[in-house]
Amino acid sequence: MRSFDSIIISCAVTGAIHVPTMSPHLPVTPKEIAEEAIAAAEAGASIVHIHVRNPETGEPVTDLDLFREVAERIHAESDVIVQPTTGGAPTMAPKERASVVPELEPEMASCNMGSINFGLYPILDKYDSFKHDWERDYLESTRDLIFKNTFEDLETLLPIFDEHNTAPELECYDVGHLYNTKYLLDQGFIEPPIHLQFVLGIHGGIGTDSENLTHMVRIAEKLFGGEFSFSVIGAGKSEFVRGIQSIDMGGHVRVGLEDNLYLGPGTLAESNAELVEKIVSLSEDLTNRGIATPAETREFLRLKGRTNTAM
Ligand code: KMH
Ligand code: ZN
Repeated sequence: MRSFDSIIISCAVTGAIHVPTMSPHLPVTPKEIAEEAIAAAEAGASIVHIHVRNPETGEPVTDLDLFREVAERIHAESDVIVQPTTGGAPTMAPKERASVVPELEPEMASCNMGSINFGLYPILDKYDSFKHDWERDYLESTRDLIFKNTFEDLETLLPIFDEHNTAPELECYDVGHLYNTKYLLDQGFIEPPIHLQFVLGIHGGIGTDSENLTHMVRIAEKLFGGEFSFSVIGAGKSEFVRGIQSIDMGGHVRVGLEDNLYLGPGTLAESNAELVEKIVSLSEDLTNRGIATPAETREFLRLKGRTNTAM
């Protein structure tokens, strides 16, 4: 594993998993998303992971003008790394999700390394009514929905990342996705060193047990030796415990309202910055690693930096 004393904190500001009914604090408009991202960066995030939503309804969309507006607003105030999603929502087709890469040429974007039945429908059991009409159908549709990232999709998308010098953050939802990554690395679709994001706790992917993180790191070591770094998303209430485990193992961490809406049991986080502040404070108390600045993260991940006005 590549060693880096500092911790790379990513903040996933809004995502496409949670629906507006679940929290009044979920940012929806480009202005809200950008303000949340800037505050998260001030709290210690060196990467902000960005999805966009329909400003009126909060529905996940891939509108490039919205991505552009969010990025411009963030860049006007912050040098944080803006990492758009190419995962979009599980209901969207891979090419549509990835259009942000050729259009806005970000320095980094997420890239999902395998297909899963991305099941959001258990959320339905927790709410009697929904704020917007689309929410119930959206969640229900995931019962029988494959979030499609086939080898053909990846063999099409990864060359687009390469062409635009956009570093892929490799999202792995299960151990098999590490083997997919190894295959694509060996075939020349990905250049080492690689940055993995282990996603624990999506219904349809690997669970949030500590042993799973240990195992994924161990398998990554076997497959990639000294040529990888990793970060962890612990979905829901596992966000902080898996984050601290990752930091303790020499990895990095992602927090944010995309992955977890709660600051603690029964207490909604009122902002993304609160979640970043909490992981910073826990890591200060429990570990002896510092927090990476955007410049340090760019250097460690060998990012191209910002090369155009949009991203
Ligand atoms: N939604 C998360 C579980 C992406 O946007 O490309 C993982 C993610 C993927 O953030
Ligand atoms: Zn995402």
